[in-house]
Amino acid sequence: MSDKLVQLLSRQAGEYVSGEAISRELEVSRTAVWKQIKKLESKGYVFEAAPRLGYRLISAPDKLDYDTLHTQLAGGRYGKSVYWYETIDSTQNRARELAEQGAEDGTLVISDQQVQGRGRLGRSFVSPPGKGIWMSLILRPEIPLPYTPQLTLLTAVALCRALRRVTELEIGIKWPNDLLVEGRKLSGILLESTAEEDRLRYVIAGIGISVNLEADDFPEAIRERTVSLRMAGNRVWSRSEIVHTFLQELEALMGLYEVQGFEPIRLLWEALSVSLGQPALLLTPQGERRGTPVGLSPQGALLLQEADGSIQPIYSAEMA
Ligand code: BT5
Repeated sequence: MSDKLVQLLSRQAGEYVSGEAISRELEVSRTAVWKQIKKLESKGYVFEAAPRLGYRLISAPDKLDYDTLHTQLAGGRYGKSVYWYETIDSTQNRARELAEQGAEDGTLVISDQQVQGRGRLGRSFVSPPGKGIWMSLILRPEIPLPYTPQLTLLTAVALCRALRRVTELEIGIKWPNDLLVEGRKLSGILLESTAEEDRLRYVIAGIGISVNLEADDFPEAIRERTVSLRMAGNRVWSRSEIVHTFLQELEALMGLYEVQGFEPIRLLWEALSVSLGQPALLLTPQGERRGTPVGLSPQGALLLQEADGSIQPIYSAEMA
């Protein structure tokens, strides 16, 4: 019945349809109509209800389903095979299973909701239904194992360029794997790789983007440091358009990387970074380091200028 109700109100796009007319057409009581409206609202539909006039459909939720993705992504290097889920523990786990079963380079695993979305170091990643992009991409690049961290930087550049292209918001990269807007976190990247005898077997690039979340969707403990594209841009964005644009950017940058190496990616990363030139505290496995990040090394390490003026490469750390 909710499908019929949406169809009926979509047919009269933007116009009010009285509760009486709806109940007549769908052959149900007016209370049943009201209940369906509430149910649809909980799924992201927005209606306007006016006394005497009835109901008007203002907007439908953004759809991110298999058919839309499959059609949109056909023909690209990434997303040729799509595994779509309505809900899942974590797309990283599913992608790993598929990679172990031999899934090809470019296989995309995406879910409307994750119940155990994860970040780095056992942190959790909030992934509510209907509002975000929670996806993992299987990559099988032929690169030496020590270059693997370059892929995190490359993915961040592709994602940043894609989100800027779609939304025109001032989005920047915080080293090593966060995208920020207005100084708050919008998106995170988690690269998990599997190697065998010094050879990279595959990489699972996990990407979480808070597209249409509202402030209430973030737990209070992280509300002040997180944001969504919807909150920053004041409108709902199409998730499938973002996925599509990101995969196109990734394909272009990976092509560049394969031919010209890391140098062009390094320059693009530096231009989009919000971490350079800002004094920072880094928590490295060897302890705390203070300094000012001044760029990336040719291999992709963060170059930190310390108080004595020396420049040290940092390969892995948390930026406080
Ligand atoms: C990351 O970790 O930022 C990597 C996140 C990767 C998530 C994707 S979603 C698809 C795939 N499947 C998964 O299970 N994971 C990947 P980290 O740097 O550790 O940052 C985690 C921190 O980000 C949390 O402690 C929060 O402060 C913040 N955070 C959590 N949920 C968020 C959200 N939805 N949007 C923005 N920030 C969030």
